[in-house]
Amino acid sequence: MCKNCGCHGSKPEKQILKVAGMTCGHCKSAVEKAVRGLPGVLAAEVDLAAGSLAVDFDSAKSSLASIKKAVEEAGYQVL
Ligand SMILES: [Cu+2]
Repeated sequence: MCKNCGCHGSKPEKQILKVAGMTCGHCKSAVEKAVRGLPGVLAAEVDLAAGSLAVDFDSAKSSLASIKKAVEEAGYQVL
């Protein structure tokens, strides 16, 4: 249920995760690709310099736990 207008869906959530082990452009795209493939994820953007991942997701379809799992399955560690 939408809290804002009562139509459908839920408000997208934005989270910033710290991810260890990302060192180059390949790491960046591997993490982004893994997270973007999840249902309900609207956007995923890695900031290599900061070692962080910004993710916008629909909390009705995806959870932070499943996002963390996808990052870990791609070979990186969520701090
Ligand atoms: Cu790399």
